[in-house]
Amino acid sequence: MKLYQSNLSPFASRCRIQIYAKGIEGIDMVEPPGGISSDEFKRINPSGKIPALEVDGVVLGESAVIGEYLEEAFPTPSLLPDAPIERGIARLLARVADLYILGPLFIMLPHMNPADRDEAVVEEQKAQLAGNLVMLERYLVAGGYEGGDHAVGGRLSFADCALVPALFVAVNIAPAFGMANPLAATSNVAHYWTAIQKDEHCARVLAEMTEGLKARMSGG
Ligand SMILES: N[C@@H](CCC(=O)N[C@@H](CS)C(=O)NCC(=O)O)C(=O)O
Repeated sequence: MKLYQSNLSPFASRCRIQIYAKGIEGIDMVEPPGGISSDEFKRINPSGKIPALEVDGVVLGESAVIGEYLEEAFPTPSLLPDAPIERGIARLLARVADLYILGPLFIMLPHMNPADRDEAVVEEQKAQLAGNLVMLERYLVAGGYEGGDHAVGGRLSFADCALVPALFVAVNIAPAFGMANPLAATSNVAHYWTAIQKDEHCARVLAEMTEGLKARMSGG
């Protein structure tokens, strides 16, 4: 198998947490040939996006789909909680991370440079992000989070795999837009963010994302 990915991509990082937690050996981790969105890479993954997982010549796109595939192909250890309702919560929290946390952040990203920033777009997305973090806080608590080390079910799950990279992007990128501590108004999310970093697989991927961010900041 081959995973087209980059260390900084939160969507690819979600897959790497799963791969490490499941102890899946022998996946080639490669940067997309020609770069993301290139014609060359679109011949491999038509969306041009990472991650993409090649399995016996067939390419799966979309991190959530890759995650479901990995869960079915490598069921042990399971990254789904035991109870069906907890599985629903894990999938819900992962979707919140993708759509409502990374969504506004990815719209803000092209406006990093204050010199040519569209302030109206940035302000709108900052407000969205702040509101969506409160939404995440409420879903987390309603899902039974009581200050533990994992989001749901008492062990690593789909929820953590998606939330950890999304929160990494939030805490590292939002300050450049004047949100010094984006988790300040959401104490449960803030507590979770500190606690989940003790998980060895999350910590490994966070270290890789940090390296990726350093390389990006120094022009890599
Ligand atoms: N919904 C996709 C999003 C993937 C995505 O947006 N990846 C970014 C890199 S972090 C990308 O490849 N962007 C290139 C583009 O949007 O053309 C998933 O979950 O895999």
